[in-house]
Amino acid sequence: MIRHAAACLLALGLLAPPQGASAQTGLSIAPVADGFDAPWAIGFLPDDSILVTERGGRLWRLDDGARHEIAGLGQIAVTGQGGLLDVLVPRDFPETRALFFTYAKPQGSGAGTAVARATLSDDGRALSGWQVIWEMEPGSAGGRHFGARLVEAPDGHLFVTIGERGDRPSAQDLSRQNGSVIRIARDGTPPADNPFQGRADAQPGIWSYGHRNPQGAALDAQGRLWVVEHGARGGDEVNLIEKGANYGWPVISYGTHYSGARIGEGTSKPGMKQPAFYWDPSIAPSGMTIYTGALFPDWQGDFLIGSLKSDHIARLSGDPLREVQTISTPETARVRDIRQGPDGAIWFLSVGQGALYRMTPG
Ligand SMILES: [Ca+2]
Repeated sequence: MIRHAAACLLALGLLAPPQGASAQTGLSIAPVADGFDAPWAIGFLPDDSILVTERGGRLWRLDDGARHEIAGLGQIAVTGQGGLLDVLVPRDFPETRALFFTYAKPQGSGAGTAVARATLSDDGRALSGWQVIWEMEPGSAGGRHFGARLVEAPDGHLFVTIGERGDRPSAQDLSRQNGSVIRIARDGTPPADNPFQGRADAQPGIWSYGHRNPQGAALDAQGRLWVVEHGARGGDEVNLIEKGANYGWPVISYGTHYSGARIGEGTSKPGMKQPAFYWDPSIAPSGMTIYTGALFPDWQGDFLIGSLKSDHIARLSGDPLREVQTISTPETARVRDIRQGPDGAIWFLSVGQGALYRMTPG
């Protein structure tokens, strides 16, 4: 069906001409739809239609040859890196028609990362009942480091990644949600078994902390949560997320400030987690998927991570994780999101091309 949808979009002239097989040996990258302005996230619906968010505050559904804008979003602060960000199609969507979104919510004179739930109409044209179920504490001006990747845990709870909003010490301050991974129930409340529940000095939604700007997150086949985050210069990280753990920012880092100045206390400290992998030089990682499909049998368990800076997709493999491939083609210009589709293909959004692509062997 998805192949069919792509063919129809081509037939209707919604797409740029196919660029054919990529220069990268053994891979075929086909355009699915283009003309997007700062696309941020992909969501697959069970009827094989596809959602695409644009940071500027528009939501699209690509459906068997047609493109519809979906109405009914709440008020969104489009500022710097903020705007409409991730979309999550939960496993119970066929029964509930519920979708979850992260976005920058206006908060007084500033904006903060928020999670909203809304219901998609049966015809897929509109959202109703936009409801903010969670938002970070208000008061942050500036447009940096919203984080905002949204993952449904195996138990149905939601993980939300939150950047430190450019306020470095806040990532170590448990009384603030900046620089953390948040875990909430479907109604936005923090579950009773969250690690800092009951502490007067801590936000109960925090699951892990000491993060700088985590923009990618994914579960592996065992249901473990992994996060990829923008570090300082030479310090982008992949982290395996553990309950209550401190990932060190800004006390420890493999990077340096962009001024060249040293960060914090060095690269390690007792009580602070080491990354599973880090990039030096930085790649500005964004979306991430951990591959479990059948189309790429050699890529089982591999991490595919989009780079916003180096115009490639990084493939990481093994334990310990190593970077084994960089996929660099004209289509991989500023990759914001990357997902394994229901068809086992790798789907990704290029900000540079304003396009959605589907990558297969071939
Ligand atoms: Ca770290």
